[in-house]
Order: sequence, then structure tokens, then C-alpha cells
Amino acid sequence: MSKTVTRPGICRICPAHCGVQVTVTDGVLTKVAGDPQNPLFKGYTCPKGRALPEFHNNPERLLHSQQRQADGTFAPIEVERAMDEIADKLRELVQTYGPRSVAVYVGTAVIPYPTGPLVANAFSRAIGSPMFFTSNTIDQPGKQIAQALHGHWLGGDIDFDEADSWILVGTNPLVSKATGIPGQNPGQSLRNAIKRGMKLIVIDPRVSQTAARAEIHIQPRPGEDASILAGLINVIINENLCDTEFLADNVDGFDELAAAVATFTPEYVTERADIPAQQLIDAARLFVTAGPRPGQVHGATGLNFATHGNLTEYLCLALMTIVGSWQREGQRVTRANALMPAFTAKAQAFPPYPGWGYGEQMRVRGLTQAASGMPTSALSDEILLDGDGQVKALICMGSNPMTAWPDQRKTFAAMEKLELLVTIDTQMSLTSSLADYVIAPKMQLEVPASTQLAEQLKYYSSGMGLQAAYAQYAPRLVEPPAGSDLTEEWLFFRGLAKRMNLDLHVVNFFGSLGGQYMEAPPVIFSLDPGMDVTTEQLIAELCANSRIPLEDVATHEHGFIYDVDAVVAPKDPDCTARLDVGNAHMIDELGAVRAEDFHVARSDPAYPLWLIPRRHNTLMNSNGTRIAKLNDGRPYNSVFMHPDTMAGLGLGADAPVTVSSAYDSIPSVVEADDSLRLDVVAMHHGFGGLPTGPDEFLKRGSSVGRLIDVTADFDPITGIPKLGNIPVSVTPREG
Ligand SMILES: Nc1nc2c(c(=O)[nH]1)N[C@H]1C(S)=C(S)[C@@H](COP(=O)(O)OP(=O)(O)OC[C@H]3O[C@@H](n4cnc5c(=O)[nH]c(N)nc54)[C@H](O)[C@@H]3O)O[C@H]1N2
Ligand SMILES: Nc1nc2c(c(=O)[nH]1)N[C@H]1C(S)=C(S)[C@@H](COP(=O)(O)OP(=O)(O)OC[C@H]3O[C@@H](n4cnc5c(=O)[nH]c(N)nc54)[C@H](O)[C@@H]3O)O[C@H]1N2
Ligand code: SF4
Ligand SMILES: [Mo]
Repeated sequence: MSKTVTRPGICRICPAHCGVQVTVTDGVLTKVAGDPQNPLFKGYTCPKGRALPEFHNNPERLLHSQQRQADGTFAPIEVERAMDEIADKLRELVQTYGPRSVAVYVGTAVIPYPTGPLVANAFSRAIGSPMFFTSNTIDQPGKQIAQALHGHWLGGDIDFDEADSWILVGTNPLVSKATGIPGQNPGQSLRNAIKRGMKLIVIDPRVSQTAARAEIHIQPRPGEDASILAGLINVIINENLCDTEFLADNVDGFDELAAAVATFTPEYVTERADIPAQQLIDAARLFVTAGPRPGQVHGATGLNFATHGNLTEYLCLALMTIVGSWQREGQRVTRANALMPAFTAKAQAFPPYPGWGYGEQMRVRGLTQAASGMPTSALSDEILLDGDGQVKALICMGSNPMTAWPDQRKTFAAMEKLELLVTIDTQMSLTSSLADYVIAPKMQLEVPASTQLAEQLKYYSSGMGLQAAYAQYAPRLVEPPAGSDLTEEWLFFRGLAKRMNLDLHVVNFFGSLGGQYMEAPPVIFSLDPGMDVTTEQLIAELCANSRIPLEDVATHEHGFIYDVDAVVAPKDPDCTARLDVGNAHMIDELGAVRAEDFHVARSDPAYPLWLIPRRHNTLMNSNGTRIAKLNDGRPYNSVFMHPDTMAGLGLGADAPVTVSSAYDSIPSVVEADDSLRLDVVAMHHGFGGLPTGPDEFLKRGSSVGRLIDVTADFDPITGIPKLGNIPVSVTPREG
């Protein structure tokens, strides 16, 4: 007789960390559905989470680690043996070339396994390598730079459910569930907020799912967010809508900011961004006057990909600060912790600190370690550039450089040049197909988990993380497939450390991964090579200073929202810290934006369209692109285009086209999308094959990264190149 068990669990495909019901029949994961008994999610899930059985049971899933053979094919290898060989090779490389020759790159598929990056980071430190990279610096690195230069407000964020207005810039949280509004059932949260009267303002070149619900949707040409935000600030200052008391008590740099935005008049900004003249003024007024509690201003990838990401993120913070949009003395403590340490929220600033220039120097483009982490866009060059310090070995964990890194051809050359490429991946990803070893890990419902990472994300950026003091713990819910030989991400690095006789000091803090501020000191857990530790124990150790003991959390198997009856404390009498809205570097950059001749940028007839990014509702970056239930029958990435633009170019639906930037070209097909501006096209990333392969774009799509030159238009602090706002042409494809 078959046996079916249904238990609560946590989907961790994305940072929302939805509480779900997990059904296992005869040892096989058969169903993942919303958990109506979960107090935060109340039964909510998205199609990706519901497809966890397809991910777990994917016939393409690797059940054994793989080793590349001399003829380029792969053969299974026992994971312990793979660790022996990899540890030997790393030891040799470190001895010959020094620790800097070994790099680690952590991607988004570690979200379910936060122990992985923490232990990998400890491993990098233990061998003495500074070359620890994450996808953050090709994502939203402007956030950490901006927060460093602006400082943090220790009273906390305004609750989305209490704000009278809210601004979103280049983020579509209804799909991405990531940044801007709480990612836990964002559609419902937004519906409730709008119902109670909150005024949403969205800045996006596309009528995104989120923009469609906005009171005011500013639909500008891409890349003009810094000008638009400067324009909003200018209107607010001119109309005396600032919170002068908050500014006097807590903020430096107001005069510098006011002077710098003065020339961003509504006339100038609206012409430059190509938006209706009155719209900017209306949006500025609405944000401040919608009610007594103006809310927050958040951006995400749209803004960070379009150049001037640090500045634009900084202006988002400045806009909140000039109107005093933070929790104040006597107001309730929002976002109290549960699995992170208790803290006292105070109505005061944590002062600005340097955002970059510390730690490791890259050998290319003058880049350094920064608050956002090491510049991933420069890693290919570090691998390709001969000489002292050259990277010879790369370990990729839950990441896929060949579909994610800008400049795919350069990435390919770099992967080929490495002496050792290891991926830890559940399938033969495009990058894995080039690896020397592919380490096969357990999948998320086969390992225990907590919601600590989702909570911790607030330290990585305001606008992310959990809105409530909510926590859940889930044990292992399904056994790995019979006959498999699988490890876990952290156990792989631990296995290497044991073989290399290294002590690991695991620091439970995003500082090493991007994000620099936490109220309480982080947990540091030391692991010497002789210790035996299970994943359950490691998770418990990382919760050692949590406000709510992990054992308590574990007793509420459907998750629990903990009471918080604290209010924001007054400023310490001796506190002299102030936020800064007039950082000199940012003000200079704003001046440089103002000095740009935007007419020139608009008028290159060779590349008349702008290519922007967008997220796919049922895929997570490259994850799921080959799963039929998730890819909508399209295992490729179309180029979305307004029907009028298609007509103008003589292109019909599904017409094969070439998308060209000044740097390179890729094949695609056209898909009609009337949510776009006429001069903008959009593509999903995460698709495509090797640059050497045939153009099988209808089978696996195209690499958008191939259109991007990492040495042009890159941010001098974080290194992020233009991943969006790319001038392109779209022309019919012959044959
Ligand atoms: N052109 C362009 N480029 C972009 C972007 C864009 O929008 N446009 N977006 C950028 C952004 S924001 C990001 S974050 C990066 C993403 O960059 P990456 O994180 O490097 O890319 P992903 O596609 O998320 O790679 C995830 C990999 O993990 C594997 N995987 C899936 N599940 C598991 C698991 O359970 N365990 C392990 N170990 N592996 C697993 C998948 O098979 C896949 O190979 O790309 C960036 N690059
Ligand atoms: N379903 C799903 N969820 C995901 C992911 C996924 O692949 N699928 N990926 C995850 C990852 S790694 C990340 S980083 C987050 C990203 O989360 P988001 O940043 O919210 O990503 P998008 O949903 O693409 O929203 C970006 C928006 O920016 C707009 N945009 C493009 N260019 C510009 C510009 O120049 N200015 C302005 N103002 N807007 C612009 C686009 O039209 C788009 O609507 O999502 C995460 N969640
Ligand atoms: S929103 Fe994210 S965490 Fe929730 S079910 Fe979807 S993929 Fe999973
Ligand atoms: Mo991302």
C-alpha cells in the first residue's frame, strides 16, 4: 500500500521563503502547495514553488558528481573522491601561485542553503584568498554603496501596511518577490494597501504588473532614474515639503543636495526622461501629501543595471530622508528580529562609512573590494590576465556564469583558461558543461532549513527581508533519490577544509557577501577539522544569538509571527551621528549626469532601441528554463516589443531577428508586448548556449550577456556594467 505524508516546509527558491505543504508519496516528493495554516503566507505560493517536485524529480537532475574525461565527456565520480582530487589540486595551486589563485563565485541558487556561502567564505579566508565573489555585484550593488555613504537609520523602516505612499523604481515585486514591497504574497499586500488608500508611484519603462496598479506610473526612457529622482527631490524642496525638524536634528549635506538638484527642473527632467511635464510634479506632491506617513522609495535591478546605480540608490535614500520617512521615537518597532539577535531600535543615525577602496585591489579597471563585495564583472579578466595574482581555479556554487555574467564570450574564454573549474549544481548547467568536476548536491527539501536568511536580508538592503518577526524551521522532508551520492554545499567546502587541514571560522553575517551593518555582533562559529557537525547543528549554531530560540521556532511547524511590543527609543543623549544626503562623490556624479548631452545619447540611428531586463514569473534566472511546466512552452527568450514598433520594423509575431548592440549580436524571435515603450525592447536573461555552439535559439534561447561589454560604461566603484539600458537594433534574420 502506498504511503503519503504531508508536512509543512519552506520553499526557498527565492527569498520570499513561503511556508508550504510538502507531500511525499512512497519516498518521492509529489506535491508542494500553499500552507493555509501558515500565519504569514496564509496559503500563498507561486508557480515556481509549486513546481518543486519537477525540480526535485527532474530527469536531468544529477544524482552523482561528474568528472570531465580526457575526451571531454563526463563520468560519475564518488563525491568523497572528487573532494580528494580537488583538495590536492587546490593545495598545489595555492603552493605554486598563492592563495589569490583560488576564487569562489556564489550565485542565487544558494538561497535555500545559506550555510553554503558562509562556509565557503570561511574556506576562502582559511586559505587566505580574498577572491570571494557573489552575484550581488551583477545585481543591485548600488544598495550597499548608497547605504554606506548615507548611513543607516536605527529607528527602522516604515511598514508597508502603514505608509500612505510608496515609490518603486525599476522593480517589479509582483513578479520578483524580491525588493520594494514585502515579497510574502506581494500581490495581496499591494491590493490591501491600495484598498486602504496607499498611493503607489512606479517608475518603469514598462507597464509592469506592479506599474499597472500604480496611482502614478512614470514610464520614462531607461537609464534616467537619477534625473527623475533628482527632479522629485527638487520639487519637494521647492514646495517646502521637507521635514525640516528631522533634517535639523539628524541630517548633514542638505544644502549640497539642494544645490545639486536645483537644475533638475521639471521641464529639464521631463524632456530628458521623455515623460509628461506635469507628471513629475504630481508624483512629488503625491508622495509627500498622500497622508501623514509618506512611505519608502525602493529600486532594484532596473535601476542598478541602467548605469549610475549607486547614485540612484543614494537618491532613493535621500528622498526618504528629506521627508523624514523613517520610524521615529515612540513609534512601534517594525521588522523586529526572530532568528536574528534582539536589538533596541533608536531614533538616531548610524553614521556613513567608506563604501569602497578597502581590502583587495583588482588587477583590472581600478576596482576594489567594496561594501557590495568583490566585482564579479571583473572576474573573467582576472582569470584571463596573466601575471602575479592570476585566478587559476574557480568554484561556482549555485551559480551559472555562462548564463549570468556579462560578456559571455569573455566568460567562455575565462572558463576554458582555468586550470580547475568546479561547479556545485543540481544539473549539467551551461557552466557545468565546461567544468572539470560537477559536484551533485542534495536539493532543498532534502535538507533542513530556517527562515533566518530571509530575515537577514534586511541587513543587506532596506526594502528586502521579512516585514514581521516571523520565523519557521523545517526538517528534512524527503530522502534523496535511492542510489544517489549527494553532498551539501557547506559539506563540500568542509570536506575540502578537512583534507587541507584548515580551521574554519564561520561568520553569520552578510558583510562578507555585500551589506555592512548589523546592530549586534554576528555569530562566529569555529570548526576545526576534527569536529563532527551536522547541518542541523550548524543551523542551530548560526542561531546562537537569536531573539527567539530556534527550539521555540521549531515547535511552531507552520511558522509563527512573534509579538513585538517595543517602541523606538529616543536618541542617545551623546549621539552625534548624522545621515548624509550630500556626499561629495554622489553630488559630483549627479553633476556629471547633469552635464551629459542626452540628445546625443538618444540619436544613434544604428541602435534606435533600448534593451532592458525583466524577470520571468515562472522561472528563477536560468532555473527552470528547461522544465516544460515552467517555460510556457518556450524554452527560449523572445525579444518583447510593442506591436507598433514591430509594425514599424515590418516584423510579425515570432519573426526570427538579430538583436545587435555595438558589441555583439544574438539571435531571437519577436514577441508582441504592448506594455513597453515604443523605443524599448526587453529580454529575459538565463537562456542560451555556448558561443561556440550552433544558434539553437529556439531550443535554448540566447545569451543576453553576449551583448554586454564589461569594459565600457561600467561603474567605477562596483564594476557593474550596463546590464540594461543597452542601445540595440532589432533586424530580421535571414534564413
Ligand atoms: N543580461 C543579464 N544578466 C544578468 C541579469 C539580467 O537580468 N540580465 N541578472 C543578474 C542577476 S540579478 C543575478 S542574481 C545573476 C544570477 O547569476 P547566477 O546566480 O550565477 O545564475 P543562476 O541562473 O541563478 O544560476 C543558478 C545555478 O544554480 C543551479 N541550481 C539550481 N538549484 C540548485 C540547488 O538546489 N543547489 C545548487 N548547488 N545549485 C542549484 C542551477 O542549475 C544554475 O546553474 O545574473 C545576473 N546577470
Ligand atoms: N519570478 C522570478 N523572481 C525572481 C527572479 C526571477 O528570475 N524570476 N530573479 C530573482 C533575482 S536574482 C533578482 S535580483 C530579483 C530582481 O527583482 P526586480 O529588480 O524586481 O526584477 P524585475 O522583475 O525584472 O523588475 C525590474 C523592473 O525594472 C524595469 N526597468 C528596466 N530598466 C529600467 C530603467 O532603466 N529604469 C527603471 N526605472 N526601470 C527599469 C523593468 O521593466 C522591470 O519591470 O528577482 C528575484 N526574483
Ligand atoms: S514566491 Fe519564492 S519562496 Fe514563494 S513559492 Fe514562489 S519561489 Fe517559492
Ligand atoms: Mo539577482
